[in-house]
Amino acid sequence: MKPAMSAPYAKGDENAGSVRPLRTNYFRMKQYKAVNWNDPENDYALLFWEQNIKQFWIDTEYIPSKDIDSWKALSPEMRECYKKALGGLTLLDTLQSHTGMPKIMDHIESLQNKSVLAYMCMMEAIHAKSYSTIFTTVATSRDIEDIFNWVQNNKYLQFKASTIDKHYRKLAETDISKEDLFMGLCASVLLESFLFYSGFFIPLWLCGQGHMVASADIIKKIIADESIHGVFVGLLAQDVYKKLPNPEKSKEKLLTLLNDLYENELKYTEEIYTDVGLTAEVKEYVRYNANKALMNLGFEPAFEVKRVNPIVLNGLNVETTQHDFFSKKSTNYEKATEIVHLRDEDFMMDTSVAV
Ligand code: MN3
Ligand code: MN3
Repeated sequence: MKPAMSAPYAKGDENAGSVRPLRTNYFRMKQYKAVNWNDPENDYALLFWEQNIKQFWIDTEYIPSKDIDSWKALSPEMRECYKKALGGLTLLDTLQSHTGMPKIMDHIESLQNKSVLAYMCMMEAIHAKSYSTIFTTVATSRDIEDIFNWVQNNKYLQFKASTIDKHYRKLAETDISKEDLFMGLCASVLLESFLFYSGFFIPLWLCGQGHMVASADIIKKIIADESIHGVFVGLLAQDVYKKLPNPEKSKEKLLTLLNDLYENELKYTEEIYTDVGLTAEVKEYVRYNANKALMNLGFEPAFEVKRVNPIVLNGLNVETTQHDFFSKKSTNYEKATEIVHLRDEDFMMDTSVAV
């Protein structure tokens, strides 16, 4: 019988029948390190790791089908707004899971920090899937197809994704500047702590009035995760900021990016919220969260915020907490260590930032 492949060694070859000898110079190889959790690399990686693990959840633990009657009771305009909001959120979580987290991870030296990012990356995939879990119980297949087509064709959503993605793509290079890394981390924090909230508004607003409550349980889990993601990546950004050759110039770049995204966010808000009459309130909430993103990056708030809808704030956390996690303008890691003394609930979006 003929062999399927030609034999690796010719007849009479002294190596025939043995393994081909390796000719590698073992001493010239890149050195790979194993992550050693018994030797802390900083004072926050383990804390964030543990907090992430405590918050673990999967979409299928929740039963959004309980919302079917509530869904039917909503006006057609409200249903449209809700579907678009969740469609937009799906796009952001997809981008964060498939591009943002993996690209950032490549440029973070601490192996423990990388592990935290890897865990967050996995959660982003769960977030992205969970909106589909809500859609499948409240929308028809045709509706769902329409939502995803809308996401792909909505210029404001596409602008958000491409603006953030441009910064992530720079991280695809091996050799990048400190400023590129800083801007990539900033893009991530803006996505986590700012861009999500025009979408989160409507499920929180409805839930605060007893509508779509089961689905809101999922949304609240996502928000709790995004809160710690924004703080953690914010700390990484602050660390890079300290080493920038021209920090003022880089900060200007960040503020320009924030402003471009903010202008776009106002238009996006008008597009999805005008028919339900909530535009002004959502814009206020958008500014409130833009400030929060800046604080996560160690900067002062930039927007004046008068009054955020209390239904939305209370929808997140019924217990008003005295620990004001987000108002701690973490400018260094010493401040971050204060988190150790806080409770799990503090990782929920707080309700008491002075605005
Ligand atoms: Mn997410
Ligand atoms: Mn996230």
